[in-house]
Formats: sequence, C-alpha cells, structure tokens
Amino acid sequence: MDTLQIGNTTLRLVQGDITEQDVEAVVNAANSSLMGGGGVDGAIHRRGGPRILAACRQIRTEQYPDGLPAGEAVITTAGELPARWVIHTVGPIWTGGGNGEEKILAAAYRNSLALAHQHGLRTVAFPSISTGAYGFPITLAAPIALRTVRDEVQARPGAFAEVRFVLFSEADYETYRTALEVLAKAA
Ligand code: AR6
Repeated sequence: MDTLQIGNTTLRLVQGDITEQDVEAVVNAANSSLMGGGGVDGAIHRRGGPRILAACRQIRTEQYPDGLPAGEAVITTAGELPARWVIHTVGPIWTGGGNGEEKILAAAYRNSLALAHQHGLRTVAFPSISTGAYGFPITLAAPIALRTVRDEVQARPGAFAEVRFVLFSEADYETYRTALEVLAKAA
C-alpha cells in the first residue's frame, strides 16, 4: 500500500526527489553543522540556493553555536524550492543500534512534525532520515519512521492534510510500502 488515512490526514509514500515536492515544508536530513553536505542535504542547498545557508548560519550564531543536536529540528526558508519552508533535522549515525539510535530517529521525526505544527504547516514531506550516509538500516528505520509519524498525526487531529515520505530509489520505496502494510495491519 502507498497511502494510509489517519483521520483527516493522508500519510503517503512516493518515489521521487524531495527537492521537487510541492508541499509547505520539506524536511532536510542535515548534520549538526547545518552547513550542508551530500545526499538530501546537498540537493536541498543546491536547488534551494544560498538563502537557505544564510538562514542556517544565523541559527548557528543565535541559537546553536555548538551545532544542532541529533533528534532536534529547526526551520528556515526554502529559498528557490517549490516548498516554502525547510525543516532541518539531524538523524542518528548508526553505530550498531546500542547507542539510542532508534530513539533519536523517532525524535527527529517527532520534533520535525511538532515544528511544522507550531508554524501552521499542513503538508510536510520527509526523506528517509539516516538511511543514507548515516548508515541506519532501512528495514529497521522504515517502521520507526512510519509509526512515529502515525502517532504524531493521531496526537494532533486535523493538524496535517498530508504527510509524505519521498523515497529516492525503487528499493527504498518498496521497503516503506511493506512497512506501511505491516503498520496498517497491526492498527
Ligand atoms: N530526494 C529524496 N531522497 C534522497 C535524495 C533526494 N534528492 N537524495 C538522497 N536521498 P542522506 P542521512 C535518500 O545521506 O543518512 C549528508 O551529507 C538517500 O538515498 O541524504 O541522514 C548530511 O549533510 C537515503 O535513502 O541522509 C549529513 O552529513 C536518504 O535519502 C548526512 O548526509 C537519506 O540519505 C546525513 O545522512
């Protein structure tokens, strides 16, 4: 399955590029420096232009001089992207699962949605946080991502119209589809 209806909110899976999503907010799988990188982060800064980096620099100076801790989230302009806002979060680096990686991953999704809600944003697109450069096995990450988003949406009835997961590869998309099926059956 590729959608799950949660009250008035649609949880949707799509295969594609996060920088092309026409939603109010896209989430960036950033690192603590907020100064850019590869993967999703590189694509967002490349296509969104320098205004995003300027806003990140300001956040570093004013709020997080030591960097954004893993699991936390901040919001900036989306510059030239179709989206209006970028929510930057930092996922855990996978070191085998014994260092709180699952809790930190859930916190990254939870705090991103909390920030979106605080700003009245009703459509949000997530990438698969931590499953690229940060090495979190996607078969473990997908159920955590989906369950956390489902729980947060349920806790805020009517707040979101759509929460979308944008999976880059067909294999990642299929992994999330399977995980969504399992979640829907367990509900
Ligand atoms: N749209 C959607 N998904 C994408 C895109 C895209 N344009 N590009 C890659 N992915 P990653 P992480 C997928 O590495 O694991 C950066 O250097 C990718 O295939 O972007 O949280 C940051 O600066 C993978 O499935 O994020 C950090 O240093 C998923 O997005 C570090 O990487 C996440 O891969 C963060 O690593």
